[in-house]
Amino acid sequence: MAQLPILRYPDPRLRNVARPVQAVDARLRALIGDMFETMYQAKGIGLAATQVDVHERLIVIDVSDERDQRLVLINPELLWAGDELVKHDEGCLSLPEIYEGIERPAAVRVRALDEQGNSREIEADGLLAVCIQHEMDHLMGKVFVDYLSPLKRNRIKTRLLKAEREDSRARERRP
Ligand code: GNR
Ligand code: NI
Repeated sequence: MAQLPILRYPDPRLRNVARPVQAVDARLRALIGDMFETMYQAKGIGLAATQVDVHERLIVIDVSDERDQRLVLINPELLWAGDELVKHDEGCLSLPEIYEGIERPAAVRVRALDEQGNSREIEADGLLAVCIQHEMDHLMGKVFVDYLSPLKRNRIKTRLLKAEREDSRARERRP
C-alpha cells in the first residue's frame, strides 16, 4: 500500500470529469487500498479518485468514529435526493483548513458497485449523505467552494495560494 499525493485547490486537475471504471479488478483494488491509506492518514471521512489525480468514478468513505466502516462506491449514480435541505459545515482535503456551511439535500439514494463488483443501493442521511454528495461532486470536477459567492471563493483561493507559497518557502529553507 502507498499514500498518494492529494491535489490542492485551485489545481486545474480538480476540474476533470471522471470516466466510469471499466473493471473491478486487481488494479482497482490496489488503488482502493491506497486511497483508504491516504484518507485515514489525512484524517478525512471521504476521498474521491479525482483528488489523487485518477479521473475514474471511484469514491472511498468512512464516516465512523472508530474508523472501521469502509464504504466503496464505484460508478455511483444518484437515484433520488429528498426535498428537505440541510446546512452542514464542510471541509475538504483539497482545501486544507477551510470550513464553510453548505446547503444540500438531507437524504439521498445512490446505486453503485462495491469492491466485489456487486451492484448495491444505499440510502443515506446525516453526515453520510453530506459526504456522498461532496464526493460525487468531485467526480464531476466540482468542489464545495463552487457553492459560495465569487467574492468568498476568491478570498479562499488567495488564502490557499498564500499558504502554498509559504509552505514551499519553508521547504526550501530546510529541505
Ligand atoms: O474529511 C472530510 N470531511 C468532510 C466534512 C464535511 C463534509 C464533507 C467532508 S469530505 C472531507 C474529505 C474530502 O475532501 N473528501 O473529498
Ligand atoms: Ni473533498
